[in-house]
Amino acid sequence: MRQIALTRGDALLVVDIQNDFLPGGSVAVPEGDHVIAPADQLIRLYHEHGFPLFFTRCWHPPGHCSFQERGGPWAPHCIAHTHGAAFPDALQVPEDAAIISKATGRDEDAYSGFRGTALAEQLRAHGVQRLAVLGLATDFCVLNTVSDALATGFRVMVVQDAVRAVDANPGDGERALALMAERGALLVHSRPASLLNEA
Ligand code: VGL
Repeated sequence: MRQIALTRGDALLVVDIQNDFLPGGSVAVPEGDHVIAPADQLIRLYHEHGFPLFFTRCWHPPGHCSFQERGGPWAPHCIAHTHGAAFPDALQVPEDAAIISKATGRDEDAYSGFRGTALAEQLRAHGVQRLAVLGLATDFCVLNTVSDALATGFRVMVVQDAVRAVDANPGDGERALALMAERGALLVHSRPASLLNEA
C-alpha cells in the first residue's frame, strides 16, 4: 500500500471520530478506537507543516430522524453538546482546525460531510485539491464523504489503517474500500508519511 507524501493543496479530513462511535458509545464501531493513534500522527504532521485540517461530526438534535424511536436505523447518538457527540479526549483537535457539524436538523440526515454543509466551499477557499480521509465509519460516513469529495472534483486518499467499519453485514467495510477505490480514491497507509520537497 502506498504512503502519503504531502504536497501543496493537501488537507486532512477527519470523519466522525466521536465518543458515541467508540467502544462504550451508543453506536460503537468495532475497533473504532484503533483509528485514534494513526489519526493523531497525521493530525500532527499536517498541522506542523501548515496544511489545513477539517473535522466532521454528527451533531444531531434529540429525536433525530435517524434514531430508532423515529423509525431510523440507529440508536440515539451524537446528540449535540453531549459527551457522546464530543471528540474523545485522546484526539487532539488543533484550535485552528475547521469543525463541520452535519445532520443538525431533526428531519435532515447526512452521512456525507458535504451534505448540507459548506465543506466544499471551505476546502476551495483554502486552495485544497487533495484530501486524506480517515475516521468512522468506513461503510457509512467515510464512504459517503469520500464519494461526494470525488464527485465534487477533489482527489482523495483513504487512510486504510485509520478507518474502521460498522460491518453490520460481514465484509461491508472491505466492499466500501473497494467501491471508493473504484470511484477513484487511492488507498494509502498512515506510515511513513512525509513532506514532499517542492522545487
Ligand atoms: C455514522 C452511523 C450513524 C458514521 C453516522 O459516522 O459512519 N454511522 N451515523
